[in-house]
Amino acid sequence: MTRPVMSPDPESGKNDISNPLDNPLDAVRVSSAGAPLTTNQGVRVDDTDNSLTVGERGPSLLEDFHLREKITHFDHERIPERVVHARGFGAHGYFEPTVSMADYTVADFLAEPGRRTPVFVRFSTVVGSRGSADTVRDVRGFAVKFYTREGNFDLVGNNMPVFFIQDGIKFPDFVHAVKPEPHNEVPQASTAHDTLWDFVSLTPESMHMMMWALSDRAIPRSYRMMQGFGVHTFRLVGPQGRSHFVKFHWKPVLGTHSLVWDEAQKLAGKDPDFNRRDLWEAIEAGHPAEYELGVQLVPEQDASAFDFDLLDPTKIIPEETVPVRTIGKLTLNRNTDNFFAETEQVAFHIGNLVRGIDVTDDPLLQARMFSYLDTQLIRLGGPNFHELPVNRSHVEIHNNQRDGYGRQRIDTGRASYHPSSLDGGGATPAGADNGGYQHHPEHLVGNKIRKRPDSFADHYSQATLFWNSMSEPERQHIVDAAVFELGKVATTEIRERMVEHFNHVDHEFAVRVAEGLGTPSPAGPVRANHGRGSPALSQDNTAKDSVRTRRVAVLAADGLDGETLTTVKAGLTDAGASVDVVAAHGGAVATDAGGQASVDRIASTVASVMYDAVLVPGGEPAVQELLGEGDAIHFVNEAFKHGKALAAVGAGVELFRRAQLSPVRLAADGEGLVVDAGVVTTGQGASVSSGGDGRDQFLAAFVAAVAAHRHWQRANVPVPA
Ligand code: HDE
Repeated sequence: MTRPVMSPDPESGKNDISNPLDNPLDAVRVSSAGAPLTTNQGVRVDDTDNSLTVGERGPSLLEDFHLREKITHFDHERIPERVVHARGFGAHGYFEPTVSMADYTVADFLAEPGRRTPVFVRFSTVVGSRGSADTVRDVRGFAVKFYTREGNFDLVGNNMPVFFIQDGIKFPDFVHAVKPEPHNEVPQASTAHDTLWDFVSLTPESMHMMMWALSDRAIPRSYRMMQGFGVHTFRLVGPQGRSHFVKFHWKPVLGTHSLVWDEAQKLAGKDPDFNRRDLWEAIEAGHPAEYELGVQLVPEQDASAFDFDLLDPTKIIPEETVPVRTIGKLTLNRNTDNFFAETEQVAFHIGNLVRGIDVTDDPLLQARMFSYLDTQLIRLGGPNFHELPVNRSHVEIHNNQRDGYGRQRIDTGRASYHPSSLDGGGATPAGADNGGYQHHPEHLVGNKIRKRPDSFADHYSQATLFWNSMSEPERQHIVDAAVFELGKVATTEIRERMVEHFNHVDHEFAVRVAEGLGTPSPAGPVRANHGRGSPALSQDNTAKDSVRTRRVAVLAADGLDGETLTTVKAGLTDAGASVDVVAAHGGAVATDAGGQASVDRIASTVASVMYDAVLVPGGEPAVQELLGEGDAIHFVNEAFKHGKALAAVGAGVELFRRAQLSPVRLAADGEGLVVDAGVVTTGQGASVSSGGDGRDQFLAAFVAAVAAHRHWQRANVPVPA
């Protein structure tokens, strides 16, 4: 086995050979802290700031090997970004089964409750290039590499359970259409342009996926609050070769939550790293990202029991038809040491399968079986990318593959072929009974043809199912998104074709979009809406019971009510939220009782879109100062517009009035707790800081309002933000 090393001993400058560790990454992690600077050949460098020149002002010399090595390495630092999913962010963790799946699969890592398998996960957007913003409207990748005791298993999924196309041969067409247009490379990381919608309008099979892409799912609040799906139907193969079809689901423990489109666009400018920063900071703060792994199992013989084809990746199995059984938990609890070495160099492949898990004949999946290995050859420069630390299997590799660019390990012996009688016969196949991977012996007969099956022909019923399952605010968001996207499409015929497709999904939906676009409304429905829904599809029905890792901004100025701040901050922090005191200047603000409260963020460096909730603690002088700051009023307006929880105490309520929130009921002077549409207020003189019931009730009401995530009841209250 290769024994990668290298932690330099600062004393001797020599490399100390450490023991190979379980995790190959641990063995190659290098700290240069305090070490003498060397060239790549290990020669100590005397000076790295001045080139070797003839005299102080003369030309540089070619013989300056240190200069040449330093610049040459720099010149070659970039590798091609991923052709799709270029923008991503990764973290380490582990997977733990909660039940044994030994009856259904011989996969070792699913057999024993509690047995941990290390994982690396990379989340991504699809369309944008490496430096694009996190919060664009897009599908999110959710790729998991399990380093199991029987080799690496990659579950390369997305945060939406279906896909745009049914057959992988169309993938290059789809990706060319969705990427920036080729003549001017505009727009970056956006689906709102002619070529994408032209393709979609001519590709009805994408209609179900487009409903997801137009919905709130396309703008997740956090990678930690987003579902993941294997998308395709896979196979679990159990003892005696018994096979079940399976759909994989990741369900975030914190629930599935989204941003608002206006917020997402503003974040793309104010904090383009919003999603990666969120994951990084949560893990650093000791809040791991957690997801349950669920499976929908369909016995082989029931494969044709549905009104769609299990092999069609544009279809879901509604959870109400086949329940999702929870079988394990994924915990991401360690950030990377080095973005490039880990997140950029990780190479996922849908064909990285382990015993007990197999693919099906889904034609999208079949094409992916080719693409992932192929793309790494150019992206990572040759066939040895499996030797990169993040890609290494945690079990030993033995085979007769040799050589190639960047080969790291030194294979000893003479025989690099099979069969051989030298070197003890070399590595020999294990056979099925000794842990060898066996493909499921599916019985197949057929003619060689290019033809989509009739069972793949219904492109609208599940798009309708999705529409039917949405709450009214979710539907409005879909309509708004469609108007936004198609509003940016210049070609009238494309808009009209899309309205026609929407009319196949649901008549009312098509009419609402047509109204927004100002295109002719379809005269009547072309298909009767089947009326079926799946409550599990609505984010209205997700977990809303926790404020863990939610971010609350406290608007502060000199003279603020310090006791309220202390009390509410402690309550929120105890519940797992993080609280930032935001003020016009850094340092500290004076409290009304003569104390000080330290400022966490200077107002000009943040915006309400970076927070889940806002608190204005009161204290007359502080509120007077805030009332004079347009930015403070805007902060409140914007948070209100985005449906976030807001709370104010005493004089602070005046800021809400000035921010024109009064269509919502606010506490009058002397009035106790008032809660309306996620706005929690307590009037002047009814302080929450003196302890007792008032305080507990205020805190409980605010915590509940933050946990609810968003308050759509106020969607129609016009606020200037
Ligand atoms: Fe991918 N996809 N894909 N894809 N995909 C890639 O592989 C491809 C598809 C997904 O974080 C590429 O290493 C084809 C579905 C994720 O590194 C490439 C088809 C789903 C990631 C590729 C699909 C995905 C990729 C680009 C249609 C959800 C990011 C770089 C047949 C189930 C992985 C790379 C990471 C990346 C090809 C469709 C998910 C080119 C040909 C469906 C999460 O190989």
